Amino acid sequence: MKKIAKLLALTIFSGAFIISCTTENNSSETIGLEAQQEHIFSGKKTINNHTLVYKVTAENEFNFTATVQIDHLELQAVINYKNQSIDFDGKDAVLTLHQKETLLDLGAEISSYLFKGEESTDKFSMAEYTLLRLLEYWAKSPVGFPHKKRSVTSEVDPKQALKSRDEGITCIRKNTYVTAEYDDDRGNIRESILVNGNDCIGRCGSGCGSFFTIASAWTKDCLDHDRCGRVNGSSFNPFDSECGDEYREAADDYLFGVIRGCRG
Ligand SMILES: [Ca+2]
Ligand SMILES: [Ca+2]
Repeated sequence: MKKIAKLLALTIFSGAFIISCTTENNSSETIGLEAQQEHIFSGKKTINNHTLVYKVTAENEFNFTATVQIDHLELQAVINYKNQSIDFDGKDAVLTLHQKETLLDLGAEISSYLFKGEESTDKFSMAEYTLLRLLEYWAKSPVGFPHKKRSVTSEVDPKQALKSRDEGITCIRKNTYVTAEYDDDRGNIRESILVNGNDCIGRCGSGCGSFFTIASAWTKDCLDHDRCGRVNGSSFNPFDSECGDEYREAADDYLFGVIRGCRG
């Protein structure tokens, strides 16, 4: 709870950092920015011939609603940072590889807009943080993964079978060996992996996130998902049938891992 308060305190601090949106600002045009205030971050941009509309609104200090439209598809997530729950609704959207790459490109553009110059990467609003985390998460969805309506809480359910176990959010440390556990068409796999040993394995995000300079988490579910993807997917893009369960289990880690103190 102390960590939540600390992260949320950043949102108050960042009020001084927020720059009001003006059309004269060339930088804001690169992300098609329409609104940037404490309670809203939104814009519209065409990247790689894909039309993108993004909007995050805060109902209060804990509750955020994020919507990202890409072409005719719409992904939505309602986040509660107090209960640490997420309600996803993607209306069964299935993203193409090109659309997923474009979500990462949008995240990269927003990231470089937010953290240009000397400004600290710790100075972000929760609305901005929420959008960047979700863009990376949605961009990592496996091939053929349907973005269904589902609710996520980060509680551990001890009744779940080992092969598909959501470990809630368990922090892991960089440069230590941790056993990755996942299942694919070979059955249940357990492998000892050096965290951050190869291309930032174990980070909740895409590779090393050189352009996603925002804080990100290092967790067990993200390690399981990363390892499954690298073994089963060329260019880190596995099929839903192999790594979809590991992907679903990493959702809370992506959104709440930093708040839980899993910064590696
Ligand atoms: Ca999890
Ligand atoms: Ca699996």
